Amino acid sequence: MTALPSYRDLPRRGGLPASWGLWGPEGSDTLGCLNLLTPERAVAASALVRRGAVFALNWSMGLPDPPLFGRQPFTHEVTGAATGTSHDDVLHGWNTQSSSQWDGFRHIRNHADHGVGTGHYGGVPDEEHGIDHWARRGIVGRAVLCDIGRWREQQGRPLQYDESDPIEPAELAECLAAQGTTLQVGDILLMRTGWVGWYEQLPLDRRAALAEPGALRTPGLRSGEQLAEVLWDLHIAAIGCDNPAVEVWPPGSLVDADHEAAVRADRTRLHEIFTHTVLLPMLGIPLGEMWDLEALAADCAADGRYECMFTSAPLNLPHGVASPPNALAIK
Ligand code: UVW
Repeated sequence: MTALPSYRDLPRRGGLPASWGLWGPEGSDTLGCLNLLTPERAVAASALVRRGAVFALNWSMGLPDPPLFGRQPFTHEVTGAATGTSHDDVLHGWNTQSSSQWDGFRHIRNHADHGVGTGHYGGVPDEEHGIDHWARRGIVGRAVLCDIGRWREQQGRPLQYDESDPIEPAELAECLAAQGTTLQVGDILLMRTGWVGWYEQLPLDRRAALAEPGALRTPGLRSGEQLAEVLWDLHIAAIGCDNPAVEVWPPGSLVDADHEAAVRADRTRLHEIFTHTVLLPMLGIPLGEMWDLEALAADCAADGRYECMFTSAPLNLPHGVASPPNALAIK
């Protein structure tokens, strides 16, 4: 493929733009926009390594504590006697999305097919769309940090970390321009809000309160079709963020009650308040959440270079829905 179509020119499935079919015949593709990570782009990304500074982007597996969205905490058993020769780890009840994660394509479906068929996954059945395909491919390319949190502070309108504070999709381009950074086709976009750093300074009772059903409110990209259009038209391979849902949370918090009720009554419109339903199953854009971008962001602010080599090795979990990113940014 030479040129990617714009969002408005994408073929439509169930009335919504979808990218499946751009990457291969119906029923053949499980990588979506990760197809943009060509060997040539990996070679070019390697040239961005100048100092050998490595930033590991997985947050502690034990954070947030308690996990959000009703996900249960895991328990960590270390097998073997304390005086024995060997130990193993056993994780009981571990949810692959309880901390830093890639949302795989199985995480969210789109209901524009009214519950029948698998067309919105390009003809690949849901259970065959596992994150193991990403794991076997590996994710390597150029990443660009878009430090929205720092930029909004400089603007004198800092993000409100305990509110559904919207980041307008157009602010991505404004922030990148202010940083003097440009995106290229096939980049991994890293969006830092500062949420992880904010969370880490919260006392335990505030952390527990955030995990209560219905309590969580976080800043994020404003949900809606404009978000899908902006992210697609950047022609990125993936987006990795440090907030819990990439988008603002909770869904519906930025629209009036009538609008939200109408959308919830017609699940084919869910993307208007929860754009995951287009980004993952229709556009094939991998979404990263709760990544620890703090040290990388501090380094980028210090040297003014917001681009780096990026690697990620998701779990090779057959039929897996999600995975820790196991991502490194290297400068
Ligand atoms: C939910 O599925 C609730 O969110 P996320 O995609 O952020 O894991």
